[in-house]
Amino acid sequence: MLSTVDKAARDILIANDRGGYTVPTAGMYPYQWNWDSVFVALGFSTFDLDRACQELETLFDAQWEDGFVPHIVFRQDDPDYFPGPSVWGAGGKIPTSGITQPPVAASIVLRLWRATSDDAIKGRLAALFPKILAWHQWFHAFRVPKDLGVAVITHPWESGRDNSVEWDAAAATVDVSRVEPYQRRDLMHADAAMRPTNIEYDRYLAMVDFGRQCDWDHKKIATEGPFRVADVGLTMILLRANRDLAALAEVLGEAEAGTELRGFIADMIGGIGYLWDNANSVFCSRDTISGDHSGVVTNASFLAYYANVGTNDQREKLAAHWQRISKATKFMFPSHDPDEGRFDAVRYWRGPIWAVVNYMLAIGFQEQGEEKWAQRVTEDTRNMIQKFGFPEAFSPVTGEGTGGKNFSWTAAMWLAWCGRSDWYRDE
Ligand code: 9WN
Repeated sequence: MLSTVDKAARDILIANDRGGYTVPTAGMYPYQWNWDSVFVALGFSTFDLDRACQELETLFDAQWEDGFVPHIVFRQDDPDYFPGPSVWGAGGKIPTSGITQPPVAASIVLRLWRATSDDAIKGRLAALFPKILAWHQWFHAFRVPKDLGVAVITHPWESGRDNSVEWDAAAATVDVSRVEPYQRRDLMHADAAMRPTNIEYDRYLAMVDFGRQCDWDHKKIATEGPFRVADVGLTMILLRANRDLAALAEVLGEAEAGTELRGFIADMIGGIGYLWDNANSVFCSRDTISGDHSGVVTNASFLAYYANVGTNDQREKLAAHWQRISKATKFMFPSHDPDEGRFDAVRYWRGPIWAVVNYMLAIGFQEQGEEKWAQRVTEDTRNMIQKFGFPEAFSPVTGEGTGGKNFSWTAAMWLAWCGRSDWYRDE
């Protein structure tokens, strides 16, 4: 028997299905987004494995020849969203954006693989393997400089944590003087107090402009672009995804790929120290142009557990931040440190809680022996959904929804994770 919340979650995925791909929410985000779709596939897998595979397949249909997988796939032009396909001027047969997003596909495909014994489904997941591998190879060719070993983003949207305080200093140096007048569309759908500011949007547009001007030459963007920040979130997620793809290579008998992936993993383990900020005792993002650490604690700092990195000493220091933050706010885990001046409980990635990040945190904590923390983020997310439904994100102060409503990935996280008491058995 389905509970009312289970049914509501399924209904959101079904209502946001546009025929083979799912929009994050109706109206505000009318296209296919990269990491949203992958989490959505996990949600669909709880009641429709065929549809779960299809979600991943349609995303990878938009993959570029060099392995790159875009952050948005535009199958039509929709006036509800800005910047749309004509602003990006990117993609091939299917128009896309020219930047990417955190590569969660390998980890979700591995989870789906382990959970099914259906040969046809396994065959479809195996067919995704070379595509995901090509994407990881793209990251390591263009975004993980061998001498750094960490993942560099060239636009805040690539982090998935768009307006995080982590980007403030680096983005402030971006020249916005040539940005043409434009009209934001997000504010038609969400309260301005919950969204990035206009100056942040000007900078986002200036960065898109740089990419379009060089015809999305990823080498040039990675070496000369105006914004080049080593992202702690994307680094932890890619490191984890490399490990999960190596596990998949093993079961598929892909020995050569396995060796290559182990090389990627070694590079990243070697590089992770670059993101440790001694002054603030935390893993955080770091501007590769100025060399400055962001110096702030975010939910992404704790993805160290998900990536299985950090010395005992670093883990102790992270634990001290956990203790402090869990006293400063009612719900865990806020996207920004509530004791830092720029914390804002409702403004997007400057405070609100995101179910998909909590999901990855719960996995990391569970695996690394911090069961109590895993339980806390799981129960908090469950309670907020039960009380406030399926918004884009949640206020860590009141638990109420922020941003858009009826969100696909929040529904997916309920179905595959926090709505289930036995979620960790599938991991
Ligand atoms: C830009 C779709 C996406 C998420 C991101 C989230 C937000 C887009 C925007 O929405 O970003 O990519 O226009 O605000 O920050 O993580 O993938 O849900």
